Amino acid sequence: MADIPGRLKLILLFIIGSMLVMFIDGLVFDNYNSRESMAMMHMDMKPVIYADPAPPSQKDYWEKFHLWPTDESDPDTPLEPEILIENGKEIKFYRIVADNVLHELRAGVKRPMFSFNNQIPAPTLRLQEGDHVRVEFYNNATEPHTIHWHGINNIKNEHDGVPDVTQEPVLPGETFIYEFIAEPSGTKAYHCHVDAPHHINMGMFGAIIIDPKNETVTADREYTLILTEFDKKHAHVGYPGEMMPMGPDGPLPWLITPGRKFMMPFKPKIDEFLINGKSFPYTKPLVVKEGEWVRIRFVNMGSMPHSIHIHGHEYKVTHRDGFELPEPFHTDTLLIGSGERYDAWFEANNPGLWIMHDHGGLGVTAGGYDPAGMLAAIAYEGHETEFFTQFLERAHVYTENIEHMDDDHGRLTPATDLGGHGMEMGEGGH
Ligand SMILES: [Cu+2]
Repeated sequence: MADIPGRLKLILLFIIGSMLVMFIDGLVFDNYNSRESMAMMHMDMKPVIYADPAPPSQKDYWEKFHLWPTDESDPDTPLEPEILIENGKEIKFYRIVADNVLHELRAGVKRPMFSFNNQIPAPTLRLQEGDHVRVEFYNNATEPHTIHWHGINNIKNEHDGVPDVTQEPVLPGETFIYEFIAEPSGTKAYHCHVDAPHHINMGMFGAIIIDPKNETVTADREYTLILTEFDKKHAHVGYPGEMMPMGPDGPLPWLITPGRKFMMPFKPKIDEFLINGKSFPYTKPLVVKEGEWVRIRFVNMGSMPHSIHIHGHEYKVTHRDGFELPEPFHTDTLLIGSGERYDAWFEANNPGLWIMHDHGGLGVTAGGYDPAGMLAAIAYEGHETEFFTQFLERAHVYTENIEHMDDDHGRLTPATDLGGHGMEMGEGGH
């Protein structure tokens, strides 16, 4: 039939066209988390030897993981309050300052982020049930912020921290005083409630631990693990004093009219999954000794559920959202909804180098390489594997190179650009 060559032409045109589209897509769009483009990247990369900081030995890693660049934030080290006496009553007084900060997700991969007290996660507040707490909150950053006390119920409505519902957003340069009674007891949290999913993921989250008046159970060790996600590709903050709207597509006006503020919600494209603000292997290892009972306080401050599986052990779950369960239950995979907290214990009875991690899809344990993301090592003292030593070195070189790739393509805010500005807030400091 005479029309066959015409169809053949169409088919050929279609094939060539498809290949062209795939080629352009590969060049232009963010495919570097896929295995194919990872392979392309490796071909492009020249071997680079990074002398400083040297990849640590595993021994150093367990004992001094802070050798790897971090911003000194550890939710297991609580912030100490000032004690005020008013009318014969004791008040635990905290100063919390919102600031932009340059945060390192892993070696060499830094992003301008939001913080409380320049820490991601924010400092842990460790309280006794019934404590009277006062927080002086000062906004030294470039965006409006508030603090919501997540799980604290003995609090007046006007201190709940919801912008445009219980208070005006706290603008840069402004102060707001929060007060509450530390009740009920258990694992709680605090976070900014302005464009909440975005500002939390940008770094404004921390743990509150309220010890009950009559503690019935004690642990040999305790770890607080806060789960979040992050949009690495679109993270940016304004310069000091500049009222910068947030959004992936440029400066959308959140100042609708001069007199009236209105937040433009941000739709993130999540590409990092973090425990205490870090991606594996830069997450803090849970160092344990054989025979110990270890209490983990999981706090999911992310905007999606996370299913945390432990290898070689089982959890004994005693509390949800800080409330003691009528009966503890045993499980090895714990689904933690957004905003939920679980107290999960395990008995260190199986020596080795184990992991715990989110078992979900969507690249939760990848970040250009694998394993990465929402994963932490459980390291019995004295146990090492040569695989892991080699992996640490590869991960280090890889993350440094990711940053080079990003700079080359101009897709990301280069770490060096906003560094100084993000950290130094200039006038009006506190
Ligand atoms: Cu905020």
